[in-house]
Amino acid sequence: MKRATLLAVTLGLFSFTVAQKVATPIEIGVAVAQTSNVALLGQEQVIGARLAEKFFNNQGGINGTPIKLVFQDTGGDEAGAINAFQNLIRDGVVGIVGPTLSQHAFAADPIAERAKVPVLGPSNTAKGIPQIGDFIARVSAPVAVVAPNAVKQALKLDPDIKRVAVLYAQNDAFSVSETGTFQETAKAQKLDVVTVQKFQTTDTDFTTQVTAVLGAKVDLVIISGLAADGGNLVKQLRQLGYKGLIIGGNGLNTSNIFSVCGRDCDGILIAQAYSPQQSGAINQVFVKEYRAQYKKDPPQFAAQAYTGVQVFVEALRKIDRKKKLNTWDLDDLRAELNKAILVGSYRTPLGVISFDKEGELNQKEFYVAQIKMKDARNGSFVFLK
Ligand code: VAL
Repeated sequence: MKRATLLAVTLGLFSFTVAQKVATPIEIGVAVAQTSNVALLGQEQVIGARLAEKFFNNQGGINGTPIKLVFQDTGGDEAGAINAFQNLIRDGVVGIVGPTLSQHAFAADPIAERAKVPVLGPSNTAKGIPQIGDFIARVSAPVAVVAPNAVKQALKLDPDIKRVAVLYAQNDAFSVSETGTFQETAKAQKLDVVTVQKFQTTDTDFTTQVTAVLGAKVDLVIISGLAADGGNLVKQLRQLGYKGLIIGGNGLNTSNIFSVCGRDCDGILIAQAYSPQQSGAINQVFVKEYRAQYKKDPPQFAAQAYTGVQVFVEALRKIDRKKKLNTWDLDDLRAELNKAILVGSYRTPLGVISFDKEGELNQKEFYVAQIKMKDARNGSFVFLK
């Protein structure tokens, strides 16, 4: 027997080791935020992952063997994410889709890296995620390729924009990374970044920042934060009288902000790594299923989580064709799976994707949407590009 996951079992004076086998059905871990404010994003990921589980199992799973998603709630902090990863690894999943936030990925991914368990980040867009380790890849395009699209779109809508205010959550790794990209893009587009304001993702009162923005007389506000804080910031900007365009970053990319900023969400521009209009066959199936259940178009976070599950499934099918999954030792399978993920190319709801050798995503299609509110609670993302 090859050396596999070695579980040291100690019985009195005797100690021996057992190789951990691959479970049937094939278990894939999903560690995203199902509670806390981060669940405003994580809820959509749970839905996307579940739709993928159903779709691929209907197709026969891994060449006849079903998959089973094992969910672990990360909650809203690093400790929760680490705990979720540890539980999934111990329980023997072949790989993990997660966590929701880059802030959590920088804490939890090293645990998977040390255990040699492949991770697909479904939404981690900060710079440096795939570089955490050999077992870490992502299906979420990084801020550097996503965020600039929103600034370019804002300039198309209003070529006279000159003065820009930038705000970001300084306690969140993704927000810090994204604001860097936004500020570089603004300068490259010859815009003047006249004020940079910081806040915390836990803040609810933004009077200080909004007062500074209003005083700076800007034509564009760019926000990098998460859903609850970002939504509140937009609301307070509007209530205190800001009339210009607002760009929201990836952390505001959910209809769950509608209940936070209500009518004041209207007009926010947000870059998208997914469009329901993407023409690939699998996306059309995904959109149809999603609409049937939720009576609206699927959002980016659901599509990316779906894609994470899909990549695991397709890589596992390839391995299984050469050597049945239930004949592998778990450690060996995890290592083989990591290799298979990186060499493949996948037709997903995000379009055709692949990875570079570090695990960074290659994706071609990006979009920008603008929020259109119908009333205080209902609205939609209108795709502009
Ligand atoms: N993309 C962000 C991150 O990497 C959030 C919005 C999920 O943390």
